[in-house]
Amino acid sequence: MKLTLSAQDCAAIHLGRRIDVAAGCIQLAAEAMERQRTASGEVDLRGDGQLVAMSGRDWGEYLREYAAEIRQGAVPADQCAAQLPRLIELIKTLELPAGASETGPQRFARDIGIATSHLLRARMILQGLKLYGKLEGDPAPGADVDWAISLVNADSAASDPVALLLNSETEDTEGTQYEPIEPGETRRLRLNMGLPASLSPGQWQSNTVVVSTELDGQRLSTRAYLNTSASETATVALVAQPASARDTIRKLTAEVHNLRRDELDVRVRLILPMGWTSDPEESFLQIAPGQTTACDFSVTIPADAEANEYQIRVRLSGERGRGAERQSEPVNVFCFGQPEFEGWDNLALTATIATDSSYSGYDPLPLNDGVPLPPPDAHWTDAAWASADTTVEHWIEIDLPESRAIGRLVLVWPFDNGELFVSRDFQIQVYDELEADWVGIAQVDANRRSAYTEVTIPGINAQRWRILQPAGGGPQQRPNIMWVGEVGLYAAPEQPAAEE
Ligand SMILES: [Ca+2]
Repeated sequence: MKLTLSAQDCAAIHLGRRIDVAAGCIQLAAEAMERQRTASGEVDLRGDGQLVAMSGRDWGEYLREYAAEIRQGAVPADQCAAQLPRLIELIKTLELPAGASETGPQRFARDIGIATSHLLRARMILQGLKLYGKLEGDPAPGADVDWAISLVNADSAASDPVALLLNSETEDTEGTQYEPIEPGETRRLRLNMGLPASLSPGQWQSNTVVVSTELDGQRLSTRAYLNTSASETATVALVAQPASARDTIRKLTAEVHNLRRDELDVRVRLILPMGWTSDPEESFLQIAPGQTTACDFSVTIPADAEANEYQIRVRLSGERGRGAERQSEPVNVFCFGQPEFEGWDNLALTATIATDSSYSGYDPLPLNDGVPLPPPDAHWTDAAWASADTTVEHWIEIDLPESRAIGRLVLVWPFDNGELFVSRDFQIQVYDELEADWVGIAQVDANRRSAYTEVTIPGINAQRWRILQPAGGGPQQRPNIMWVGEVGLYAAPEQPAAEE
């Protein structure tokens, strides 16, 4: 017999006096017996000492009539509950006739097993024992939850001994203490279960509870499967409000959606890089079923934070210490830091800039307009230059008014929709007038994602400079474009005069 308590947070299985259900069980037992119509045995059917020959077919007929009598009320439930254990024992004495086929014994054992288990179920139903299960706690993966089990003896007269065995795969209850549940009594038990953290939402863990009763030396057992579905109690998303990479205070909004059918109390905190702070430090939300509640955080980036891309997540945890923690997907926060090159004299500001191509709507003007980080509301065509989206080399040529020794080159990358677009591979070249060709002087491969890239050059003197991106060397998200917000060329520090 199988009872499944699988509803997410509350389930009840009634083993109470459902006459029609009990009669249906007996009918199913009759069908199983009819399949073994040639099996036979002599049994004391009425308990009066008279042996009666009963074949499988006879048992089928007998049980069908019995089911009909129960339905009609001709046999009272109490009387039927008392009789069924005896019928089960009699059925077990049935034998298979000689000359059965090879698979006969197997099918015989199966059908007898089916018949007796249906009769056991009918007996439990008629006996007035009810099992209720209610899941307490948030059944999130990794959570600790309790099943609150109630066993109710709804019987008016008979006390019903009961044993409850958790996670028992057998019904071997040898040595089990049977405790009577008095008529009308409710026995409450709490079964603690830890859900594996590896459980995905929607998957479930099954725990078996065997409920056994023993009456007059007869033991009857039934199983309940406590199926605990791992659920997502809530979903959480983190949204960053538009900001420039230079802003040291960022506004982030956590949106928590309650998936439960009851109110959700959660603690909301941001997971921040070392040294970063948020105001408030944490929030407590009380969210109505099915609703979404947002809470805002102001994040302060420390003054000494390096230029980089930082990931911020929001973490939810149960306010009362129950339920597993969960985290949002990260949002990327870009920080421009305090670039060392700022305040230097960018020689590219006076240069003539040319590019291989421009993406529709773009032109090279933003490349040396002296604005490395445009304000968040700047129009995209003013914020950066982008090449055509083609699988070819792309380049930016910087013609200085005169030949200069350059010590550093800086490329500031654009933001678009909160994302940074950083070329992964590029070469820095100078034009060799004698050879009438471009010569590579520095190479950047597998460039890390950062608000800008600074390349040190060993003081090379040249008038024409070029940044060449090989075909497909662009940003990870758009490998076939070259997308740059500002270029900077800075003079090499003056060499101390060579000693004569
Ligand atoms: Ca610019």
